[in-house]
Amino acid sequence: MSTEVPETGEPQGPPVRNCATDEVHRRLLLEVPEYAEARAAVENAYFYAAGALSAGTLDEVVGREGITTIPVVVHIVGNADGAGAVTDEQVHAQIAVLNADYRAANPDVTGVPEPFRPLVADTRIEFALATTGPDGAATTGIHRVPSDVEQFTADDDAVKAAATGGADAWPADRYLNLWVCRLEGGLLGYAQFPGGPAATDGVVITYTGFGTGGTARAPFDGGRTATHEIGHWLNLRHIWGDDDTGCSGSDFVADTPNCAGPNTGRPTFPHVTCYNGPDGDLFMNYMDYTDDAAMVMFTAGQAFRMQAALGMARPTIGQP
Ligand SMILES: [Ca+2]
Ligand SMILES: [Ca+2]
Ligand SMILES: [Zn+2]
Repeated sequence: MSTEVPETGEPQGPPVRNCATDEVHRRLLLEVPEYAEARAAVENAYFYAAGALSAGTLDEVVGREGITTIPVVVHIVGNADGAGAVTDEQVHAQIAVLNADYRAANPDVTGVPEPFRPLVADTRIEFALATTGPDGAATTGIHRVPSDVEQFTADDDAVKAAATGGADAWPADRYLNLWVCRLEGGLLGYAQFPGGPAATDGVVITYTGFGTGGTARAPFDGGRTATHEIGHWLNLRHIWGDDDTGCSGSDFVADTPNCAGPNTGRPTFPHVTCYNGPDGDLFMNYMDYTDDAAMVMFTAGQAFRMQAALGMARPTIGQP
């Protein structure tokens, strides 16, 4: 699988979802000495809270009350024949998709099969383009950076530094950094889990999988790659447990059924794996690998895990 650039110069996206978040996680475990300990602290806090919640003894707010609005800066890295062609309208459309998806206000949530409907959750998280930059000056929240780097990779995070042809992160304790560029190898995007280095904290999305309209290409032209990747940024794992196709992995969320490997394309309900019948895999969840048109929901357990990440691992994001 590769990102072909046809002779017309028209962008062409990958046919199947591919996310490098777990690969980046494993790279950081090797490269950054403090990362493993920071990740353990994030997970220990979550497991404590989740355990107390299920035991009915949770007497503190581990996430946020009400709605949290996360300030977003979109770094568009590339020239006019690549990510530079991403339009402002495409960026605004992306933010609108995020706000619908994270509030369970997306019209296609009605497609959730009946047995799974009680799981659908409003995460109480919203997104807004930043209006004030790190220097205090007014900003549109859209940061355009021409670059002669044709394609970026998750292997070195080059898109996240001006010195390597990308754009430096804005302070990660105040902003969600979202880089848009051309990713190589059919990669749609990747995120960094809470607990990683601030300079590389955020989400990267390829320009054919970003927003709606403009350079977005089917079947990833519905803005759901950002919904999925920001889920990782808020500590969600892939719904199949990142164990290839085994039944022993976990996403550490109780209400998502255990399942084998990723579902791709647009599956037919039910798809039973790992003794999870009769209802089977929750393939219509944003943290699976299905097409944009087939992923439509987060669960209450995932919303709790994201709120826990906001409250305990990203305490200053979206706060006055
Ligand atoms: Ca689960
Ligand atoms: Ca599995
Ligand atoms: Zn992913």
